[in-house]
Amino acid sequence: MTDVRTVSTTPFQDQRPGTSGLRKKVDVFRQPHYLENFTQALFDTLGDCRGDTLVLGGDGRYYNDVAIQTILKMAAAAGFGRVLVGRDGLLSTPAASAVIRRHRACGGIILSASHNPGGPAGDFGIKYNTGNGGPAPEQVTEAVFERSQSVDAYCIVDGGDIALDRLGATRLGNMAVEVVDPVQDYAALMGELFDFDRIHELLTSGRFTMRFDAMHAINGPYARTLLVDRLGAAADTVMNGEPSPDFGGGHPDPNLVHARELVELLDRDPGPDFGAATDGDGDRNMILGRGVFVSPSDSVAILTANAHLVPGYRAGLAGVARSMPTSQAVDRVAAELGIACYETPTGWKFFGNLLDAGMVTLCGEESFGTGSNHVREKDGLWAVLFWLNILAVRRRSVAEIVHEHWAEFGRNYYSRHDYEALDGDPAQGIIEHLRAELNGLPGKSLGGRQINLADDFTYTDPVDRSVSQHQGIRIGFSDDSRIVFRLSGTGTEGATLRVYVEQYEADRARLHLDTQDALAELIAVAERLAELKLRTGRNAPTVIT
Ligand code: G16
Repeated sequence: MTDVRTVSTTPFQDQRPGTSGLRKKVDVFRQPHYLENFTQALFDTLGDCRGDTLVLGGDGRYYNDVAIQTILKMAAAAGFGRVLVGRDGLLSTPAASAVIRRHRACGGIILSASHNPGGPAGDFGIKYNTGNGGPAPEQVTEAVFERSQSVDAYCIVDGGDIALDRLGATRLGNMAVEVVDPVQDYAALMGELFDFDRIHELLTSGRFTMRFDAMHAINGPYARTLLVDRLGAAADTVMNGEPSPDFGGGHPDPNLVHARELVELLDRDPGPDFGAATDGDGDRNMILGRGVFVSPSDSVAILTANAHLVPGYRAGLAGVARSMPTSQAVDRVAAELGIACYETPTGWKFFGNLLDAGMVTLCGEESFGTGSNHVREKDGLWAVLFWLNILAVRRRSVAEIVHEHWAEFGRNYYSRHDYEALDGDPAQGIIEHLRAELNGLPGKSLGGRQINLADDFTYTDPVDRSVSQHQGIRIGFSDDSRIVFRLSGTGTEGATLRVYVEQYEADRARLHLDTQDALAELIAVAERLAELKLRTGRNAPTVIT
């Protein structure tokens, strides 16, 4: 029995998890006892862990290797029976979810700050997923925060670091440490869902080319195993495929700005037929075709409309869900299919109960997230395989599939304007200003549109009836247009205000406008409602997607 050492500590005030775990600058996590306090608060909240199995891994960002060793030693002190840890401490977020589920672990710790930059000056993060494989619900994260406010000691076993570079089992005190292949379980699961034969045929046909940008992040090895080794894609398909602690100095956020290299490749003539990128921890995705960017909201709608072409979903969808600010494109598909469509707050954790209860099969978010009931996280590479499966069966280009979708269902023009790194007070001030206006808005006309809904979104979980308040200001208009305002829960610098603008267009002659042009009037209404220029002190958003 290895000795358990108890170390005195004092609480940190700032350990409240946000939209997706605790995310801070690396320097914050490197403060003495910071990681240990949070980990102890988590273990205390979980209660008696003796004999339980825990999954552990991260996206390989800077500090991942150090944090993994600390958490292993604290897990041994807490009495866990076994920890399954990805080789070299690596597991993508969806793969961690798959491993938790496949091995019936009590939960898992994922080290990641998602799409935020890494490196010594970058971000780090930690989040806990429960036994269903999904992010811990708010009740759990709040309890961890509460506990962090009074933690005065943590327990750890002493000893050298565990070698994580070889598969196999070893011991740390009474706890077994099993180093597992990070890709294997996940790849097996993908093989159960998709028509690998059809995709293989497409990728080796000589008439289809694709590029996958792993952004120097976790999905490089996953994409190589699946796309190149299993599905026969050309060896140069995977770009930036070596995970690196600072993501090659880049920003591992798969959008039109940060995945520039991929975007430029797709713009070439002739460029690849299909392009995709995933983020730091592999759960976000961006889909591109020749001359077309598939907006994430459209992507979930298109996957829903084409799910019957994919073996894992051929039996039909129980229902779908989207986060509140995500466009209503998928609602139209759900209505056509006669299935339920749920609107949840931002945060993948809110899909968990619906998925567990079998009420939904697919979920999606505007923030480049799509997933299904195969795990309890959004899943970047899964979305790419889903698209490949559709392309292999339909034999249409990405642009044709998108345009035909709009022609059938109409188009939800959609854009998000972010004002990043604002001072906290003015940002909160905008939300409070809007809240104060809400009661007087319904019935008013703005920019020629009548407001028929103005509220601060409250969600009542249909499964456990838990209530989440203040999830964003919604302004709805009689023509189905919407403006949503909310503060991001994932930033690490100041506050980020997100303004989401959406407008439905059914007129076939108006399906191919520039998005910002199509939304110009609504954007002006958003400015008027929130006094954005005045209150942010900015003339324009920092990022427009
Ligand atoms: C997380 C959550 C998502 C959410 C996104 C953006 O994603 O899991 O559900 O949509 O953050 O959240 P916010 O608008 O609060 O910044 P990820 O990929 O960062 O883990």
